[in-house]
Amino acid sequence: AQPGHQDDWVVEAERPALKPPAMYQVVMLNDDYTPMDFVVEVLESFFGLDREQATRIMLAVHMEGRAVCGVYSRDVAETKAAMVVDYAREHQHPLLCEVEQV
Ligand code: TYC
Repeated sequence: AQPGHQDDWVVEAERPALKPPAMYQVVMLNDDYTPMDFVVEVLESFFGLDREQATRIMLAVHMEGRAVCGVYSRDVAETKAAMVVDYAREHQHPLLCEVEQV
């Protein structure tokens, strides 16, 4: 029902009290220039991955063009993606991340 309609309270009562927040995945994109070591370091430091997981994701991006680095609430996903891109630019690498709703 729309706000202001008389049956609002019935609809509100049937709604779950807490709806889980929408989740967003940070997707890393391949390019021809960013060094593999740099990507692994980024995956370790920004996404809390160990060396083995980071290497696996880096290689997936390299081979397939893109891979998911992690899934977060919207704010966290946007912040991580922006931090990765800023960090890459500071080091003159063209590395890119995207955020998409799961
Ligand atoms: N394709 C890059 C290279 O050959 C490595 C790379 C991997 C770059 C993952 C970006 O997200 C990336 N040096």
